[in-house]
Amino acid sequence: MKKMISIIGVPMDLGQNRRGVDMGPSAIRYANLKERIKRLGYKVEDRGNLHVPTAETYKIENEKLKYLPAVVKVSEDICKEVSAVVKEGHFPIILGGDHSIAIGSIAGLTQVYKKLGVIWFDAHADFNTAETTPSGNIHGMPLACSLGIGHEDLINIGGFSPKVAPENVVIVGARSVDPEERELIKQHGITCFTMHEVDKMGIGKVMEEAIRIASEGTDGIHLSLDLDSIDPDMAPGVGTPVLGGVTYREGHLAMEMLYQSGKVVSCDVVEVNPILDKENKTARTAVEMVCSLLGQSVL
Ligand code: 4U7
Ligand code: MN
Ligand code: MN
Ligand code: MN
Repeated sequence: MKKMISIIGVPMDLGQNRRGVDMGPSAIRYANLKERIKRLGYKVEDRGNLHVPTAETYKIENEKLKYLPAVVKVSEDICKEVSAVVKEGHFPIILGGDHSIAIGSIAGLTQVYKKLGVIWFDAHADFNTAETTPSGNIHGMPLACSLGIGHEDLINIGGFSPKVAPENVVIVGARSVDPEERELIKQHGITCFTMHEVDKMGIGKVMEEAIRIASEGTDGIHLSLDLDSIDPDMAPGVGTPVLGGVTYREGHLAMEMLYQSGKVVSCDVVEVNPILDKENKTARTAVEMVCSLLGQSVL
């Protein structure tokens, strides 16, 4: 029996400083996400959007952790919604919004999946803290937070920390990592397949390894899909595009292998910014990736 899919929108843009990423959930829905998933034989519910306060109604208090109180509040709401959906036995797809939403989604998932593997598909490592961040933007911190590294309020969403263990976390597609962030990743022993490894080993071998690491001893794998992992030619509508990304076909192969593993229990789809996009191309790419993750091209 296929799990029911629950779509949860989070129009979050407080984790970074470009306007428009709050329209990500609308853009992905407009690209026909629900219908496309239905066609794959799943039952789908769209639970609508969670409330996110507007940036203009907030004053930045901490330049190293911009909009911290608001991000904490929304993360708690995401945590509750995601854990409710998982308790019903559903597969949540959380639509961002910027990548700070993953703090809440991983908090929610780990209320149920006590040992969760995470595959962080991203051009960045999102492993900064208030001490290392060059921007003060929380969307550059969610992976560190999930490992219990970062501001107390961010790491304790859902009531406990750490959420995931370093031996079950894998970054894939990285090509823009800050110097101090890099040290933190090494220090904590996180496996990171950068674009160098993708080029050298091929995405097939990289994903084989990534799935093995995220599966070993875990109750399931969470895919956190930042669309800036994909090359800007197929995903131009993101806040921080970086040249030399995962190609469209490599992206599909990665998603198909995750499907075949049978281990994936949830995913985030983040950083789609329709204001910076070309005719909703990035949202359409996102929907194609999700369809491959759900088995579209595997017979
Ligand atoms: B995304 C950055 F400095 N590392 O921390 C930072 F380069 O969720 C970018 O992956 C973070 O899009 C990108 O601000 C966060 C920067
Ligand atoms: Mn149900
Ligand atoms: Mn990211
Ligand atoms: Mn990124």
